[in-house]
Formats: sequence, C-alpha cells, structure tokens
Amino acid sequence: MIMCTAIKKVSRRCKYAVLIGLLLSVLAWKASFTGDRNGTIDENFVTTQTPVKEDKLTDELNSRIAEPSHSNVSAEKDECPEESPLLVGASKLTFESSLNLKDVEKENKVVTKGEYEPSDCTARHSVAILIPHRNRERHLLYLLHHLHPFLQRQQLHYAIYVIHQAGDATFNRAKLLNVGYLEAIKDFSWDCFIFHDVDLVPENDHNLYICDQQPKHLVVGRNVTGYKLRYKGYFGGVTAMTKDQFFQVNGFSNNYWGWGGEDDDLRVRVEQQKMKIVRPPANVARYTMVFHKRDTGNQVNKNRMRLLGQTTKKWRVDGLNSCVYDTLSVGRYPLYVNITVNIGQPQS
Ligand code: UD2
Ligand code: MN
Repeated sequence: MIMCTAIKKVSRRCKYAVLIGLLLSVLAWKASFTGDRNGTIDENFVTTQTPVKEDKLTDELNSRIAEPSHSNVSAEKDECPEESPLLVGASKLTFESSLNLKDVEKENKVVTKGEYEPSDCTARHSVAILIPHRNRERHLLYLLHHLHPFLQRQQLHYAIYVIHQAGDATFNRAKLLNVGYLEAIKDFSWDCFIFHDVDLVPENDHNLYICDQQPKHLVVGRNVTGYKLRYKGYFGGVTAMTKDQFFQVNGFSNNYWGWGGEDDDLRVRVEQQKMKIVRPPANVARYTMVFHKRDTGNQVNKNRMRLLGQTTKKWRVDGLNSCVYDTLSVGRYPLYVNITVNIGQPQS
C-alpha cells in the first residue's frame, strides 16, 4: 500500500514536470517571433535587423531636410563651381560701328545698375571693375559690350564703375582710380578691384578677373605690340589687387598728371611691400586695344621720371590717404555706375 501511494506521487510529479516543460518550450518558441534578445535568437537575425531600423531613421531625417517648405529657413544656393562651366576660351571680337548703347543694354537685361550676380549659384568672388574715363564714349561702349558677357561667363558677382574726370584740366588716370576705389567700397565690401583702361578688350575668358595672393597684371600681350610683354616690370593697362593689397600700398600716387609713369609708380609701391607681381599665361592674357591717338589733355608727363625717383619716400603721404576730390554726381545707369568727379589740376 505504501509502495502504491509512493508510485502515484511520483507519476503526479512527472505529469507536473512534463506540463511545466511544455509550457516553457511554448514560451521560448513565442519569444523567437517577438525578437526578444533573451530568447534563443539567431545572432545574424539581430545584426541584419538593426541597420534596417537606422536606414529608416536616416530616410526620415532626409525627408525632413529635403522639405524646406515646411520650415521657415529659405533655400540657400550652392557655391559656384571652382571653374566656371560657361567659359569658351578665345573669342572673336567685333567692333561694329553701328553698335549703340540701347543694343548693349538689351543684350544685358540681367545687369542692374551696373551690377550682376549669378542666379543659379553663389559667386565665389565679388569684384569691382574701375574704368578711368573722359571723351572715350565709343571705347566705353565696345568695352561694355564685351566685358559684361565675359564676366558673366566667369560666374562673378561684379559691378562696373566708370570714373569720369570733369573739366578740361590735364587727365589723371591714377587719381581717378583712387577715387573709384574709395567710392566703390561705400557700396559694397568688394574683395577684388580691377583697374581697367577703357580701350582694352580681353580676348580670352580664361583670363580670370579675380585677385590673387599677389597683385596681378592681366595684360601680357596686346594686338598692337605683337602680344609681347612690353618690359619686365610693366604694370599698365589692366591690373587686379585685393582691397587689402591696394590699401597696403596706399593706392596710386595722386600726382601723375598727363600720360605715363603712374603704372610704374604702383609697381614700385608693390615691390616695396615685398609683394611680387604675377601674370596669367601669355596665351590667355591677350587684349585687343581699340585704336586711338594721344588725347588732348593727356600730354606726356615730363615730370614722371622725377616723381618715380621719390616714390619710396613719398608713398606713405601720397595716395588713398591724401586723395581729395569733389564728387559731382553718381549716376546708376543700367550697365555701369558713373561717378563724375572734380579732381582738381596739377600744382605748378
Ligand atoms: C598706357 C597704359 C595705361 C597707362 C598709360 C599711361 C597700356 C595698355 N596701358 O596706355 O594703363 O599706364 O599708358 O598713362 O599699357 N583716358 C581717357 N581719356 C583721356 C585719356 C585717357 O579716358 O583723355 C583713360 C582711358 O581709360 C585710357 C587710359 O586712360 O585707356 C590710358 O590712356 P591711353 O589709352 O591714352 O594711354 P596708353 O594706351 O598709352
Ligand atoms: Mn590706350
């Protein structure tokens, strides 16, 4: 009897053990479907699932970033490429006698008050072009006709300033360029200035109108000189200097009245500051100079060699910091800003 009761107890315990065992295996099987890490889950299953979750998160973030319309932040333009895809290289220049200002304005509707910036990207450079001028309207027209599309192909933010000398006193190119710099920086903090003769038209748009680490001379050759550099230190025609480089040399001298010497004076200032003039390759730094004779009111400056001998002593007190002038008018025309200025006359 005792024996029989003992057997009954054991078989009841066995039943319970089997039941509990069954229950546990059902729980473990369920856990494998819910991804419970404590369950008996294949390691590979976990690692392949995790990136899927992260991808979803990245997609979600991206979809939010790509939908600026839902936020108050306006879409920013990308910076223009380092090399403009619009450049065409050497162009055939035309100088039609029938060309007139209205035509050039029509060709350049994208220019407003002499200023332009690309619409599809943010320009890398902001450049002011300064042109000294008197009685050269035809040359100015040809230059505007070629220069606007040329600068637009370079994807620059730029403005063209014409500094017009009022009156009949002897012409002073250098002082007009100082005025241009001082007036243009009132409009915008231009990072580069191009000092540009009115009669020089660039032939190749790989000649970039941007500044360098060093002052840059853009005219290696001209049609009238067989495209040869005139002399080693030649710094006339078209030059590019940053706002700071030009400020560092105190700009041009104001004392060169008439033709010649002012470009050499600027070279002396640059060299004295231990800067070195750089030039683009000769095959791109090419210009056509529109034919002209020596203008009345711009006779050869007989004092130029004497003045050049004094540059190293006088540059600190003769330049931007001593440039006195009267602005008579500032006209914001469609294709350029015209600054008409009284710069006085030579002291005799
Ligand atoms: C050379 C230089 C020029 C300057 C000059 C001497 C080159 C290519 N150019 O030019 O940069 O150093 O010698 O001063 O080497 N201008 C007027 N109206 C005038 C007189 C001059 O607008 O009545 C302006 C105009 O922008 C002209 C510039 O001054 O392009 C230089 O005068 P230029 O063309 O008579 O002298 P050029 O060709 O010998
Ligand atoms: Mn000239």
